[in-house]
Amino acid sequence: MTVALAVASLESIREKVEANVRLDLEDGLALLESDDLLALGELADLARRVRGGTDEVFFVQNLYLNQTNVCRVKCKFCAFAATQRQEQAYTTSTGELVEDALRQRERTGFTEIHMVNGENPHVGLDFYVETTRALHEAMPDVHLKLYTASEIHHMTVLSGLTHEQVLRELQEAGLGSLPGGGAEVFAERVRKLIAPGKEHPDFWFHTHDAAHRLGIPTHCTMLYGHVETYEERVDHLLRLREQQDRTGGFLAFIPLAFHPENTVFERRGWRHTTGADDLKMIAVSRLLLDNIPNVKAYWIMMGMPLAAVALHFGANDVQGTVVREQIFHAAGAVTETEQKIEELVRFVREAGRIPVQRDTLYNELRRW
Ligand code: V47
Repeated sequence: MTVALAVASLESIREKVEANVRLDLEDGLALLESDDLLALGELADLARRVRGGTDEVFFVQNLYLNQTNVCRVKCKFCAFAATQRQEQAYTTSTGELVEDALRQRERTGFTEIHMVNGENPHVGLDFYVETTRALHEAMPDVHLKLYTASEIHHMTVLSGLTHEQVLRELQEAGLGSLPGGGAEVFAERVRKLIAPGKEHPDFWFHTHDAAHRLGIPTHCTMLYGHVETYEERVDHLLRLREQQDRTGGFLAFIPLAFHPENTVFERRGWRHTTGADDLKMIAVSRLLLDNIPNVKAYWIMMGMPLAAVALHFGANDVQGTVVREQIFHAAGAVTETEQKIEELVRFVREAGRIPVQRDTLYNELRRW
């Protein structure tokens, strides 16, 4: 009986997808509850194509930086953050950070810097603005994708300025876009369990809303695979879709699979998400987020072999070459921290797709 119902609803979802009709909460739940993985992949790929997607798969050459791991919030899912007193705590000076980035630039020629940090209570807004300006002046042609909405909110607390004012100062200093972190799961029940010290999710939306209105594009994420229900996953995606209807500034969605190592969840017996759940999340994200053009299969999290399969489940981007990732590796990721372009290209081609190197704003730089 359950199987018959699930099949019936996948059939009705297919009809909606073919007619390019928006899916709703019930559709999202039926998709997540289905174990017909291949049908989900096929539906998501169909949705991608119906909405104008092609065989192109994008990647960006980027450098990951984390200037400080000192953090006032003790999120239970995080293995990266430290308090100032802990041995592993660090805060890199702006000068050192820029020198390091310039050294890496000689080696890899990246076009984007992606930087997220802890919410360090021992610095001021000037620390962030000066860093942005120094990076921009040293590498004016590199796109700066810096600071999650949580960090922007933290800067408003440090400075007493509004979110708009903080974003404007950073934009004037050279900020190009915001990464999507800090979203976690918007449902308050989940937030209380995994990140009780974090700001209310309304601030995440307020920050992205303000950024979009200032012409700063952003990314969006969801951290899945811990205590959230399917309903809370769908609710999260639908809230993102509503925001995109309002302001249209999300470039891409990145589902982030929870890595439990070195977190309290590891001690409670939590395990890594399975490949089946990862593929399901990619497919459901593509199907529900009909107004966000790009869905990333983040290889640093899922590994390149599964990311290549995800290209048949609705993903059209594998993120980047990513030199030196720390947040997922602190929590047990065993992937390399850097993927050579030739390897990315090989995986994408073997998946039957066309690798296209892009800049942050999805302009084509090179077709491989
Ligand atoms: O908000 C932290 C996640 C985010 C863990 O915009 C974890 O392209 C899994 O913003 N297991 C920060 N996830 C990183 C971030 C990001 C990452 C990749 C791409 C983009 C993008 C942005 O990392 C946090 C949280 O959701 N995170 N710890 C963990 N143990």
